[in-house]
Amino acid sequence: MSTPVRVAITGAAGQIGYALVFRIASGQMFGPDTPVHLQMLEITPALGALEGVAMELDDCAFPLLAGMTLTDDAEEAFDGTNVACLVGAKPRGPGMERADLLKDNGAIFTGQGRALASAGAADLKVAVVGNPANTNALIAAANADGVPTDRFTAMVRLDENRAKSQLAKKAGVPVAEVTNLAVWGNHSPTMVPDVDNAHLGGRPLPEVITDRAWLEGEFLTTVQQRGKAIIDARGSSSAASAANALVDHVANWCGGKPTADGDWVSMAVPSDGSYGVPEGIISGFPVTTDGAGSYQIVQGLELSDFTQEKLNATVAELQEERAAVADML
Ligand code: NAX
Repeated sequence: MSTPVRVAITGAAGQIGYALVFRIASGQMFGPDTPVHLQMLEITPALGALEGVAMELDDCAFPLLAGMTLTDDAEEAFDGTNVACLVGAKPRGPGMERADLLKDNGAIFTGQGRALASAGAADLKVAVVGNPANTNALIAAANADGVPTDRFTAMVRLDENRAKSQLAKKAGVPVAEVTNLAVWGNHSPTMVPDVDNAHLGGRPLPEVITDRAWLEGEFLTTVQQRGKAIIDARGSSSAASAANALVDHVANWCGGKPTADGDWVSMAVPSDGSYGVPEGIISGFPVTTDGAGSYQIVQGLELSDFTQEKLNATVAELQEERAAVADML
């Protein structure tokens, strides 16, 4: 058996945390031969619930679960961490302004960025789920002195998976036939699933789904509003599907599961200026990964006028978010 991967999970006793930790401990994030040590961070009042999660993890007798840390101290949680899944965040309360949400969460991610820099492993990689995910990742990166910025990513994979599933249903094909589907921009209702560069059964998607009005109308709205639809139906926000998307995100990035030849996946990563997305924000891009910790933004794609216009809007939103937290960067 190899050395365990030390995986930190913040908000581990929350909804997504509860759906996530069992998937990691069972080997779905890092593969069937890689043991894991779970380093679970919670706020003090949730430590009791976290204890319960740990008891259940024990009761699964997962052969790959090499150890667990339960703590309300970020430095302890990130001690030697190879991969940090930053899920815990303050939810938006009734009547709360977006700016307040940004500030409250900014305070969490400032501290966690510092703790990651001081305690994390040299190969530290960070995936942020807690909302506003892109900007939280930016704040953590800005406060993690000495850690290369490209190690900080945010999750837009749930949006990709949601989009793929809608497209497969529309075309009446298995979801695995939808490939090369990038989600650009912010993880928010402004995000943009790029159908023009997607493939369906190996063919350009627009040749197969020719109903442009549906692609630019109902499809887009369904994907953008899917989070709200889940809340309306379930009474709580997406949890299992969010955890699943994070497993996909990390597995492709550094869990031994590179993107398939010719395919790409969506990750929100620090912009290097590609496609005119300004540097200094973390935006969804199409990326290829090697499964061993590196990713590359896919170059040379052509965006339709429709997609470009939507990309401009989501980038403008990210810039506004950045401006709102400028004092934390
Ligand atoms: P929950 O409220 O169920 O769980 C969050 C957990 O985080 C709680 O147990 C809380 O005690 C803990 N927490 C809060 N502050 C913390 C801190 N400073 N350190 C450690 N733990 C802390 O929310 P859940 O449904 O699990 O969602 C978690 C986050 O994911 C939310 O911000 C949510 O908006 C976001 N989402 C992001 C998605 C994405 O695609 N990027 C999709 C799903 C989800 O909505």
